[in-house]
Amino acid sequence: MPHSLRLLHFADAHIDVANYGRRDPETGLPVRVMDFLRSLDEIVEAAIEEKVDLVLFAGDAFKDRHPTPTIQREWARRILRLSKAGIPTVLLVGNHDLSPSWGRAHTLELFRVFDVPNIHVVDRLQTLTPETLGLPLYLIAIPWVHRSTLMARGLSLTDPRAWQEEIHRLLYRFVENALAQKPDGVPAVLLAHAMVPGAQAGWEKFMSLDFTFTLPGSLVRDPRLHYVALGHVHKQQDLNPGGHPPVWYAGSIERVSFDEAKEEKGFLLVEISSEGTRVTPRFFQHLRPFRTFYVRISENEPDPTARVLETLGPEENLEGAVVRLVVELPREKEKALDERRVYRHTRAALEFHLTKRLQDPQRLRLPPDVPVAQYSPLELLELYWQSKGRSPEEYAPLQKLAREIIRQVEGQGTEPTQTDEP
Ligand SMILES: [Mn+2]
Repeated sequence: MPHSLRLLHFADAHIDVANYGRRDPETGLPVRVMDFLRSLDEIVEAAIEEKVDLVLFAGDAFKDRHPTPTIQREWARRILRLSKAGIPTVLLVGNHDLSPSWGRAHTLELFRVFDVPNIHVVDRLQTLTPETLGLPLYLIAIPWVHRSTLMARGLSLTDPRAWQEEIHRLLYRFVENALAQKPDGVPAVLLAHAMVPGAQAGWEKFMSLDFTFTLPGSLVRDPRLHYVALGHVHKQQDLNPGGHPPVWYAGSIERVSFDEAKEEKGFLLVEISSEGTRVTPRFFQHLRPFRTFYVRISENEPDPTARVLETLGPEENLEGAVVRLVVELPREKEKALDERRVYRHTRAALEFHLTKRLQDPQRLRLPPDVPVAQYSPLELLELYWQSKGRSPEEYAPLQKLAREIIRQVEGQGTEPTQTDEP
C-alpha cells in the first residue's frame, strides 16, 4: 500500500427531522434544525482541518424526499465547502432520500446534474475506481435498494424469504465481481446504506416505511475489505469489534428522540495503512440535552403541583433542554395539578412535553353471574373502555379497528374501509 489514507465517515444527517418549533430570529431556521446544521458544520470543518483524503456520507440527508428549498440550500452550502476544499466526497442515497416511484429524482441528484467538482453521487450498485476518486482507493457502494427497483427487475413479492435470498445472491455477485476487478495494491472500502443483522437498532425502524433492505453479515465482514462504512442505524456502533475489517455505523449526527437521550453522536475518522485500519470516533460536545422526568402522585398527596415542580428542579437547570414530563396521578387529583405553573416553570426549556397518565381506582368488574369465557374478546374490550370511563363516541373507532384486527387474525378477510392511504 503506497501510503496511509484518511477518511471521514458520517451518516444519517436527517437535518430537517425537527423542522418545527421555535425559530432563530437571525436565520429564520428552527432552532432544532440549527442543532443538526451545527453538527454538519463540525463534520465539514473536521474534514478540512484534518485534511482527510475522502469523505464518505452513508445516506439519509433529510427527513424524507421532500426537503424544502431552505433546507436544501443549507445542505448544499455545506457540501459545496467540501467540494471547494478539493476533498472528494461520496454522497450515497439512503431510504429517506429516495422516492419509491420509478423514475423520480432523489434528494441528492442535483449534485450530479450540476456536475459539482469532487462530489460523487451514488444511487445504484456501483464501484468507484482510483481514477474516478483521484485516490489510491477502491470503493464499492451499495445504496438503499427500494422494493420498486427489485420489482422492476422481475422479483416477485409473493415469498419474502425467497426474495431476500435473491437479493443477497445479487449482492454477493456484485461484491465478488467488484473485488475481482479491484486493481492490485489499493485498499477496498465498502460503503452501504442498509440494515445489517446484529445491529442495535433505534428510532430509524419507526422512520422507515418500506421493507428493510438487509446486507448479510458475512458480506460486510469480508476480510478482503479494509473498512466498511455503514448508514441507516442511528446508534453509532462497530459490528466487528476487534476484527478485520472494522464494520461501523457512524450513527446519526443529532438526537432525534428521547430514546437517544444518552447516546453520543458524532462521526468517524478512519485511517487505512499497511498496518491495518484504525477508527477514531469523534463526538460532538454541543448536543442539546434531552431530559425525562417521571412523577407519581399518590391519592393522599396534598400538593401535586409542588411535587411536580420539586421533581423538575430549578428552572435554570432546564434551560435549552428538550424536556419530557410524565405525571401519573389519580383521576380525581387532575384538577389539583396547576398545569400553567408547570409550563411557566419550564419556559426556559426549548421544548416541553407533558404527558398525564390518569389512574382510575376502580378495577374492571364483570357481573358476578356470567363467566368470563362467555364474553367475546370484543365484548371484553368494550367493558374495558367503559371501566376506564370512556364514552361510546370515544371508543367506537377503536372497537371498529379491533374488530378488523380480530377478523384478520381469524382469517376471515377484511372489511372494506373508507380511510385514505397515508
Ligand atoms: Mn435510513
